[in-house]
Amino acid sequence: MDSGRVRPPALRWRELGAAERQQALRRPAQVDGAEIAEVVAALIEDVRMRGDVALRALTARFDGVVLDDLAVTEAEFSAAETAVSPALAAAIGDAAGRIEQFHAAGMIPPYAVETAPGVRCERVLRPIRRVGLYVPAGSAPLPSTALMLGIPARLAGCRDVVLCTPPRADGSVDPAVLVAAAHCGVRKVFKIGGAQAIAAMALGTDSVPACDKLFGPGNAFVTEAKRQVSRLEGGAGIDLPAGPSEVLVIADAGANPGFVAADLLSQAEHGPDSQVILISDDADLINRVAARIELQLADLPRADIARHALRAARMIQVENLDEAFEISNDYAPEHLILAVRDARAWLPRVQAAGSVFLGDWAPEALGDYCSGTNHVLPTSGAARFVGGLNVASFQLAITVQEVDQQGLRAIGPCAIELASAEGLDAHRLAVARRLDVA
Ligand code: HSO
Ligand code: ZN
Repeated sequence: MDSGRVRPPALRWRELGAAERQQALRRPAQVDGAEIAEVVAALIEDVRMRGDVALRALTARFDGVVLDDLAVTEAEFSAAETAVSPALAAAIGDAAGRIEQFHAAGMIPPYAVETAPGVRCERVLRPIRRVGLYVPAGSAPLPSTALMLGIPARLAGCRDVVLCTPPRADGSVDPAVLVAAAHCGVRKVFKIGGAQAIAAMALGTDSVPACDKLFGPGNAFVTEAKRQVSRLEGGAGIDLPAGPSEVLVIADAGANPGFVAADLLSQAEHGPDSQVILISDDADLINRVAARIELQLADLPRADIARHALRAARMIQVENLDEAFEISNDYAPEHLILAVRDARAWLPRVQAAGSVFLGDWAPEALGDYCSGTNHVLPTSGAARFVGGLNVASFQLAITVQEVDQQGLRAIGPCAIELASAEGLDAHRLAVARRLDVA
C-alpha cells in the first residue's frame, strides 16, 4: 500500500510568475493518447465488421465473461428488484423524484413571435429519437449515473432509449443500475462496456439499435470512442467532452477544515486522475485542511486511489477572495464548492463552472446523487462554453416560419435587397416571382 504523505505544497499565487500560474492550473495531458486512439479505432472497426460476434469476443476479452445474450432479460430486471435492499430502492426513488422535479422545471418551452404582420417564427421541440446511455462500472457501478441520463431522456420524450453497462465477472449487471434504469422506463439494457459499447450504440448491431446521440461518462477508452464515432460520416452525436472529474473549493477562514477535506477526498476517490484544487485566503485553513486529509485518508477504503489523485492536487493561497474567483473562472471547474461566509453573495462572481455548491452544508456528494441537479458536467475547462446535461440535451429545437401573402409583401423586399448584394439571383427570384402575384 502506498501510504506516503500526499500533502502538496501550498502555492502563494502572488509569488508565481505567469508561466507558473499557467502550470498550476494546467490539466494533465492524457497519457498514451495516441495508443488509446489506435486501440479504439480497431475496436470500432471490429464492431462495424462483425457486429454482435465482435461484441461477444470483446466482452470475453475485457470483462472476462462469455455471454450468449447481450440483452438484460425481464427475469434479470425482476431479480434485480429483489436483490436491491428496500433502503437502496427507496433512495433511488427519492433521488429520482428530486432529479425529475428539477429537470422538469428547467425544460425549455416552445415559443412563437410575429416578426412582421403575416410572418410567424416559432421554435418547436422534438425528442431525439434514439439515444444511447453509457453507465460505467469500471471501478464502481454508478446507478446514480443511470438516473442522471435516464430521467432527462424520459422527460424529453425519447422513444428509444438504449443503455449499455459492463457486465460483472458472473455475467450479471449491477442490480442497482438495473433498478435505476427501470425507474426511468429504460428496458433496453445491454451488458456491454468500454469502447465496444459506444461503437455498438453508434453503429448498431443485430441486438443493439443504432442511436442518434450518445450520453454518459466513461474512462479514456469510452471518451475516445465517443470522440471517434462522432466524427464518422453520419455518426452519432455526443453529449459533452468528458475528462477526469474535477472539484475546486474556495474556502475562507471560517470554513470547516474537516468538511473541506472530506469534499476534496470525495473527488479524489473517483480515480487516480481526479483533479482536486483548494484555494483560500487563509494559510492556516490550508494547513488545517491538509492535516485533516491525512487523518481522514486512514479510514478510506479507496485511499490508494485518493492518494494518487492528491499527489497532483493543488492548494493555492491568495491575498483575497476576489483573486480566488478570478483563478476559478480561468480554470472553469466541473464542480465549484464555495465554503465561504455568505456564499450566496459571491455567486454573481462565478462566470464559468459546471455546478456550484453554496456554503458549508452543500457537499458535492449531494449533487452527485440527489439534490436534483445533473452530475454529468463539463470537465477539462469546457465549462467555459457549455453547461451540464439537461432535458434540452435530449431534444432538438426546430425552427419554423409561417408566412402568408401579407407577410411576403412585408419582408420580401428586404430579402431581395440582401440577395442582390450577395449576387444570388435565384434567391432573389424565389421571392420576386411570388411578390409579382402576391
Ligand atoms: N462526481 C461524479 C459523479 C458521481 N459521483 C457519481 C458519485 N457517483 C462526476 O460528476
Ligand atoms: Zn462523485
